[in-house]
Amino acid sequence: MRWKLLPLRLLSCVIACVAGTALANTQITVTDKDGKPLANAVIFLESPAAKAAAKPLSGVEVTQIAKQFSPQIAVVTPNTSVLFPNKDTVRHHVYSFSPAKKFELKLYAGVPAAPVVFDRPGVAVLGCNIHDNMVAWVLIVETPYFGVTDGKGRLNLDAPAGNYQLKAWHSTVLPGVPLSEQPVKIGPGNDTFSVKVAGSTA
Ligand SMILES: [Cu+2]
Repeated sequence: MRWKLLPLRLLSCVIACVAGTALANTQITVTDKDGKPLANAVIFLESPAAKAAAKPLSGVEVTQIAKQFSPQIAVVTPNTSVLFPNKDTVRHHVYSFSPAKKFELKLYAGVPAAPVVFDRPGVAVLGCNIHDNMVAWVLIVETPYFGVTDGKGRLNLDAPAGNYQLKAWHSTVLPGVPLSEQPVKIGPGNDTFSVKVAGSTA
């Protein structure tokens, strides 16, 4: 068998198994409080081992283009540096007043010289002083095992087998409201979970 014919998932499993960490694949379906599929929900798996495995991510950017943030939702681990390049011809003034990270990038064009370091867990809501309709979120999670749901409210997560606290966030849940969470036992093997995000709307 030629290596390039191996499905990517199998290949990553082979690599993980050789490295000694068997990853279990978990399929998660997320719905809102009314049971409708919830797109752009963030799911993450917390545990002491996950916290220890969470290293700062590299190369994370939240671009401003066509007077919008892209991506609108960024999930990072603590101490990740995020760059905010402006690809518009107009200047932006990006800020967050959130307790998780307060910062301000005063009116700028191009790429700011310094990234913003998100140093503690939480949710930072970003805005632009010039364009009131611009909004984005940076979630800082103490785990490498996270994902964002697709248009049908689904996501696949690969994580080592074990016990976790599964937490869910969606932008329609108001700041300060505790995140939906539930204990889950992952793997070995494939699992499916359904998650309902309290207070959210699709
Ligand atoms: Cu702006």
